[in-house]
Amino acid sequence: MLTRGAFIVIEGLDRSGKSTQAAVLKERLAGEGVQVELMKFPDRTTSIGQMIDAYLRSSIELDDHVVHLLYSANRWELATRILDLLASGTTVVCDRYAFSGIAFSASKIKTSNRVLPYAWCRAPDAGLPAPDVTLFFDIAPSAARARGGYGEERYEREDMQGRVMQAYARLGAEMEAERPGSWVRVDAGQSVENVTKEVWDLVSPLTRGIEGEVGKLWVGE
Ligand code: DGP
Repeated sequence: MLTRGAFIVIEGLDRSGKSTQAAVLKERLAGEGVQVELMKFPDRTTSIGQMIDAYLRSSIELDDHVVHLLYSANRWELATRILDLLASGTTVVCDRYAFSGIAFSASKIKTSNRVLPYAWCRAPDAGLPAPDVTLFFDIAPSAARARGGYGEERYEREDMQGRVMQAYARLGAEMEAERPGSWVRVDAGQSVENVTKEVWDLVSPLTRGIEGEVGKLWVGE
């Protein structure tokens, strides 16, 4: 049977170490001779991504619904590329994906009310390629903040990150109910070296090639 590349997503709070570990993982896989591509969402290089970037840096204001749909559109505009890479046997390591979309958007509040309902946030991402595994980098919002750098972009506030954490817990439980083994917690509070080792132990068995089609997110409900 033909095998395809693995689709590996890393999710978690801001400052949980996702980007560092995604880059290390990519290098290690490449060093082991695995064909691998690193992707990141939002991908700020596309025209849609540039609007998201301007919004995150607060240089433009956009309605919350519009921003949410732009993030989703940014994933959809790259979905075919993900599928093509996987079909060609390339492993895709992705720093953030649809789970960030839902967790961050559904956590926005105005005058203590949620702005966007969870189900509304999830709908536009239904049908996107489903990761074979999502590594959830688990770290307390206070520990993430202590790493420094919070405060430069829109969502980097501890109360927001606390709500984001709760949304991730819901997403993780739903993913595990639908596809057991597809959402794996990584203790992101450990040293960089230990996180690297844990990630490697989880990911390396997948990169020998996966049998079967790429799944689709949230289409069976
Ligand atoms: P990053 O480039 O990984 O630092 O992400 C930028 C910020 O955008 C971060 O605070 C998380 C947030 N974010 C990432 N993806 C989405 C998304 O799809 N929707 C929303 N609302 N926020 C997102």
